[in-house]
Amino acid sequence: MQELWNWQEILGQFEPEGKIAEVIPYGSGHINDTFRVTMEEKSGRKRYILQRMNVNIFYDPRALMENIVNVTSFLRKKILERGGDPDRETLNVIPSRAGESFYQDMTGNYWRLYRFIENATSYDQAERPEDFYQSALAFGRFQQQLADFPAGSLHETIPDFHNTPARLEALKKALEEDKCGRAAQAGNEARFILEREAFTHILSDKLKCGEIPLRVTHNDTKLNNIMIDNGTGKGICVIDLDTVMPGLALHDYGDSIRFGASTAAEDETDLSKVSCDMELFEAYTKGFLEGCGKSLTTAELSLLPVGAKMMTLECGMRFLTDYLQGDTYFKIHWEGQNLARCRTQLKLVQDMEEKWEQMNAIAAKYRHKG
Ligand code: ADP
Ligand code: GN1
Ligand code: MG
Repeated sequence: MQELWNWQEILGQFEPEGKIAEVIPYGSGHINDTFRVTMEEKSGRKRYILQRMNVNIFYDPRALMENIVNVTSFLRKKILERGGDPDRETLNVIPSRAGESFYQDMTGNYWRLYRFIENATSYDQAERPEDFYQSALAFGRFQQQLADFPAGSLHETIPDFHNTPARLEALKKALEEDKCGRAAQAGNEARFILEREAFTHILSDKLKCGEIPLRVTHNDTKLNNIMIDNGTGKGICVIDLDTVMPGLALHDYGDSIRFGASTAAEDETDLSKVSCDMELFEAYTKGFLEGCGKSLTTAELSLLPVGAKMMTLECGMRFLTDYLQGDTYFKIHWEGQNLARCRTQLKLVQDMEEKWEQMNAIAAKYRHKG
């Protein structure tokens, strides 16, 4: 597909001067089309991340880029104040020649260019609890650093992104419509989710009645949305800032657990391999609470396992909804992949329910040290 694009034309719209040495598809994100670009510049070879933004999902790419520019400028100042390296510790948007943070091509594609974060890796699975702990520290700090960011200036890039009851309603509608005739294949999964309807309301109800606060959160805290330094092993940069919006700390915590504490890949078809690893759960809990400092409230701290289960169940619903609607949201590489992804999430939910007491005991152990 990428052969369709004229890299010279696209990259020529951005500031780096030089000859294109290589452009290759890159990473395993489900949303944007990502490419790693190598340029021969006067000062030597330089790499960049070029992305075609997914405008089917992000209807207002200009507003989205405004969020990213504002958040990264805000973080940049803080990184400089503490003597860090803002070229590596936050995303750096390379402006277009027209002075914009993106380039819109003739056919309506929106492109953006980031500085490539060198000597760092984004992992699809936690290879060692230590890496997962480091990612937790970094996500926790990210949230803490944004505690005084003016939340009112953020555009809501995807409305109701983590509104779990609304996600359930969307699933019910997709089941009813059954556009692709796939609902019969997902009867057990649909039943499993619907049996947990009451649970889906817990966090949204607590937010509504003011028991837990709205904060500026990342909202997509997958392990592969963080760069781990190859030398120090530390989580140096939080990436994929498309969904930085007001949200719940418990969503950021929970989304990391659902992805990174799983013993198997998100699309594993052998469900006997899928469980929530308590060692990884503990490593993340410890790191996230350390990273957040003392900022989380008692109510939030008591709900950490609920956050983990909520995000896992919600993601299962989202994968199933997309499967039923014909795979229009999450990229798939094989037929049935979204149903397989849904099944791993539901297996994780079931496993968490079995380990519920253990999860609460682990969370309790660290919340006193937050
Ligand atoms: P998506 O929204 O599709 O998940 P991401 O922004 O997460 O897209 O990018 C996909 C992958 O590209 C990331 O998981 C990471 O591996 C890589 N990546 C993104 N930005 C950078 C960057 N600035 N430097 C190095 N790698 C990056
Ligand atoms: C998407 O963009 P990526 O791959 O980091 C999705 C998340 C899901 C995740 C499931 C904007 O994350 O919400 O939890 O897939 N991002 C968006 O793997 O919908
Ligand atoms: Mg991503």
